[in-house]
Amino acid sequence: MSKRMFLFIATRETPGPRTLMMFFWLLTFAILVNVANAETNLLVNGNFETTTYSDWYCMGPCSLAPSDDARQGQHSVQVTGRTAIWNGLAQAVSFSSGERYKITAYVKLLNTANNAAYQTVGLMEKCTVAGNSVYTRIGQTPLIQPGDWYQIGGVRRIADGSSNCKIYVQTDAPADYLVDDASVTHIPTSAWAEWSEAAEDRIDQIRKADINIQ
Ligand SMILES: [Ca+2]
Repeated sequence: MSKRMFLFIATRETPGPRTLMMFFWLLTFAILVNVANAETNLLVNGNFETTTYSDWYCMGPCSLAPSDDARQGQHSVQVTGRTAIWNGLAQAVSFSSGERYKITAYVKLLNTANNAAYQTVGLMEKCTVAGNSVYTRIGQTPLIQPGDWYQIGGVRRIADGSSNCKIYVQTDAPADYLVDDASVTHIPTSAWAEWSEAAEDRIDQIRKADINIQ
């Protein structure tokens, strides 16, 4: 996907700052997926194959139940009974402040709320910083329709001084959904530094390249 996006950018648009920033983050995600894949998943039962949920819980009102509709393996988890956008599947994660993590999950909507054709689904982080609850959107995916699996999430640097962190899945209206194949993986500082240098060189090459404007 990132390669196709790169070709589109290179042939269709003058690479202004916004385009370059979009490319920068696409490249970040694509490369860091490979880096982080070698790391341990910090989530417990991220594939929901264990159908009793000792580590997963509901942020606010909701119900969790096993589903045989799986993206990977035999089971996913079904999340129903939500009454607000922030209600949903959650798990506490032992992040290290200042470190970067790839945080992703696959979501399938079972319906939409408020008669909407689509929903925006977000992967959220809640941490305590200086005694206050801080809510951060790790990533959100718009225009999700019921019936298909979508990957949500992103790459996140945990703020200094963070503690008591958890992640949770929300939608822009309280629809029912499935989740499978969720993971949180640490991105080593050395890998991030190597990637940053390579990306800056690559972006500089693109900036200087001939652009075919249509
Ligand atoms: Ca599974």
